[in-house]
Amino acid sequence: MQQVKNFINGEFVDGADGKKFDKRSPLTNCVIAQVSEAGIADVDKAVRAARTALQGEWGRLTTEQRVGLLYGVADEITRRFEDFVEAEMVDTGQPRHVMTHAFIPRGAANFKVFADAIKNVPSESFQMATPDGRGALNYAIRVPKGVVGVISPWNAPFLLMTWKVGPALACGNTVVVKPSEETPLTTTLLGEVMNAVGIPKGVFNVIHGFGPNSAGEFLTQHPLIDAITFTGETRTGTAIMKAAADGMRDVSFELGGKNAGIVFADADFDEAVDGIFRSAFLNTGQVCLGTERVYVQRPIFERFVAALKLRAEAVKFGRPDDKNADYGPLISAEHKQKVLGYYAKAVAEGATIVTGGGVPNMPADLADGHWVQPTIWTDLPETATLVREEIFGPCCHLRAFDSEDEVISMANANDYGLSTTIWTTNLACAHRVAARVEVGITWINSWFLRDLRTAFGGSKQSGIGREGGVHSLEFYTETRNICVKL
Ligand code: NAD
Ligand code: 6OD
Repeated sequence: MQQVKNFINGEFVDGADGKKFDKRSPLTNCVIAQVSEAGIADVDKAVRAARTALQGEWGRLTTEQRVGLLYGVADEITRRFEDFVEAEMVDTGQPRHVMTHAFIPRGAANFKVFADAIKNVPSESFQMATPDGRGALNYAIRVPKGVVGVISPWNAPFLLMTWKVGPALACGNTVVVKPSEETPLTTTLLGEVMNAVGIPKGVFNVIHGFGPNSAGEFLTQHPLIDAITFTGETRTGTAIMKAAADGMRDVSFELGGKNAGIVFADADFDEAVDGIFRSAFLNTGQVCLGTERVYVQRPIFERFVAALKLRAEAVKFGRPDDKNADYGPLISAEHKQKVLGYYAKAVAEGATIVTGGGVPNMPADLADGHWVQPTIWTDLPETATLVREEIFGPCCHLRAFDSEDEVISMANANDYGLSTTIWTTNLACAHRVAARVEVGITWINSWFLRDLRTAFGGSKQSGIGREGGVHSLEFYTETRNICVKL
């Protein structure tokens, strides 16, 4: 049985009290690894190691030296690409192509891109007049925030964790990372990479465990943590924000979504079907940017529903390495229960089930895995639970609309505000709608296309702050002004 340890001050260690928890395969529900749970003393050790590293060799490196080390991290991830792909497939059960095309290369890019960004960050200076005529010069320096607590989710574990660790280290911080209890493997593997390329001890630390009354909470409550960057559910963000208030720690939050897809009648039909299909079902619907509410203009509504149904019914489930399978299971038994609970609620609320609504028949060796059918509903009112709450499964509700104003008002009538995807050949209409939807990210005739230099984050209950490019550099550094009398 694989043993997964914490990574503290450059060493792989068990928790001081020897506690372990099981990691189960999403494919079979069998226990595949035992993970050391970090207790309060282990978290303290990790945070103190990170603080010591900040004041040691790491803190004295020039930007060029730091950038060189981070290029090394990106290169080593690429060299060990297959190990990362394998570990992420084991953790999530998702297909190989999702790992090789998106999640793992993006992890390496997160180190390279932010290393480049920090080299090119502009500095500011202002000359001012003084009453004696001599004047004064103000100039700003950027310093790292300090020790950053990174808390990440399970749905794209390596991509989402490195998306925060890459810029945090590029800016000269040190980190203590608490990956999701569901997906501990790739974050742990990154510890090996850090040692192999010579990142000083204590710069990157990993503690395993759960949220409340476990490693996650111990980390957010630790007084020596200077900032917290978190991706996960909105209600977890609320709890973390309360912890961060003690000690006035800065937070960056990327939270849940209930994203709208808007398809106008003049859209390229096949492209729109394909785009909405991918955005609703990729990663078995476990994507924060996924589309769970689809609004289709009335003239093409029936045809669109029929086309999406065909695509959903062609989905093949299987193991990550099965070349005939394009979809994996949900992450856990608990999440499967949650998603199936919503499927039952849809029936209770009077939805028409276009397809799905249950669990697929799987071969005996996969029968205990966390499989659910891709599901499409119509005919629910906008007030229905299914249309308001994030499900985070392979499903969407479709509704017809008539006018631009009507669809904007339905898209905005939700507590979340993460992303929208708009499908139309009328670019003037696309720009008008994009400017009025209350979200952080809008795609026009595309989905999940993202340059790492662009701003990423949610409006309303989907987040606080922006990361990406210069926005990450803003969050992971503090600007200090120095005023010199001339
Ligand atoms: P989650 O909030 O349950 O857990 C995320 C992390 O927080 C885990 O590591 C967990 O152990 C930890 N945690 C839980 N409670 C905590 C507490 N009280 N204190 C400290 N840490 C705590 O989220 P999840 O189920 O892992 O991920 C799915 C959610 O993440 C969905 O809502 C999804 O929309 C969201 N998400 C958002 C983005 C984005 O960029 N906006 C990206 C991916 C996922
Ligand atoms: O594109 C990214 O960098 C990003 N943060 C993607 C988020 C995916 C959510 O599931």
